[in-house]
Amino acid sequence: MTRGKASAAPDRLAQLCIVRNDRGEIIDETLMTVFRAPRSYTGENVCEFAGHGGMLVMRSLLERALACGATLAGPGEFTQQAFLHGKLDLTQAEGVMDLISAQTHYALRAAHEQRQGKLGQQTELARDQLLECIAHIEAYIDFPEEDISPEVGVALNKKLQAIAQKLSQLLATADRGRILREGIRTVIFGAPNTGKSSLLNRLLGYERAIVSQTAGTTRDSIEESVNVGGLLLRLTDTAGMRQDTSDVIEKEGMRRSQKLREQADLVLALFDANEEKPITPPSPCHPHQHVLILLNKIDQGEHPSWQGTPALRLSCLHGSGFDALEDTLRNTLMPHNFDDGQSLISINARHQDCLRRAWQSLQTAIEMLTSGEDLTLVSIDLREAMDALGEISGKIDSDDILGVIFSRFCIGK
Ligand SMILES: Nc1nc2c(ncn2[C@@H]2O[C@H](COP(=O)(O)OP(=O)(O)OP(=O)(O)O)[C@@H](O)[C@H]2O)c(=O)[nH]1
Ligand SMILES: [Mg+2]
Repeated sequence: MTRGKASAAPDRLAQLCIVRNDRGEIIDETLMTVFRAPRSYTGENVCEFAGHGGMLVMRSLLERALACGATLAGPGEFTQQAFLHGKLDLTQAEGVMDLISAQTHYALRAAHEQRQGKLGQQTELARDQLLECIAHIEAYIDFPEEDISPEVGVALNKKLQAIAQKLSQLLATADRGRILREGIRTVIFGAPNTGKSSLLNRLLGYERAIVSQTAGTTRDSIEESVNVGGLLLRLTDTAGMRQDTSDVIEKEGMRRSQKLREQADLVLALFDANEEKPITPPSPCHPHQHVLILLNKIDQGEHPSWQGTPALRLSCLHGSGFDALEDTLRNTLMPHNFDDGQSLISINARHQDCLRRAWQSLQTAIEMLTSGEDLTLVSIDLREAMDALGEISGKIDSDDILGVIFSRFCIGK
């Protein structure tokens, strides 16, 4: 393809390279850069061509490469090769994926930290510390005539407790991880005509949903994603809830609204500030659900029954109260201040599964050690904990896990 130019090219220096087809006709004048192993992204010998762009030119270059013996990369194949050649651990490879799909600056920061290896370093450190404890315990197994002295027992217990605490701290970042990666399932809920669709439009910054003074305008749920103050909200506008309708379509809309409300992470419960406060305020449907009460149409005044009620007062018509809404959302969903450079490392569902297993095995080992059980059994559980931690960084891997992770990447990454 390069008529020998690639083999002779200096390392990591862009060079002009004219690529021709098998009849000697020019396809493109490209810039070619050779990265020799192991100093490349994948850790293999890599040759990159930068062409002029355009569908036909690029396709012809690709066809030429394939004709010369290259094969097409599958999804995530470059990153997978980088992992297999030890350039990245598995958490870093996942960090690359998070980076590509990040939609808020917090998500981007978290992805960068993970790609730099900060999560993998923490789990590997815990794994090393576990290994030390195991070595200590197994030394006693080899000399059964010696018992662990009380002092040594206490010291070991302390070390294991400290590791368990570290795992708990990482496990506690799971909710944040889901919020950063997937966004917050947010439902705008309330009676008809309270301004739910107006709120959706205001947050999106354009007229997505139909707004009208006719109660029952929105009948089906409308979902859109929006970045509010660095948080990704997966917003759903729903059909207004009322008792006195015989309309079959509206009833179905209300059933869907109710279902979405039950599953949401965040409910924006919207009320018309000019109407009387309901006797029972809305409450969360599950322990992890947040409910924010919003009093809309505040531009028209406030019914006396709301006096003293902690709620956000806003006007979707005029746009007032939205800065306070943004602050409240951030304080509710990201209670720590992450703008001062604090780590945003947050685990994903796979890490959570491994950490839970590691934590559980560790707890069992600690209990057995405390109650003076056979040290061989203690050691088995500690090894299980270690293996579960090893799965996080990919030290202990299985082809199934790799297949699942890299198939989510796009081609070319
Ligand atoms: N004065 C005033 N009117 C508003 C405000 N927000 C919405 N409205 C008006 O209230 C009416 C209903 O607004 P929508 O956004 O359609 O209300 P909704 O809750 O989506 O209604 P349904 O879809 O029927 O359940 C419209 O005429 C809006 O212009 C506000 O802050 N102040
Ligand atoms: Mg509506």
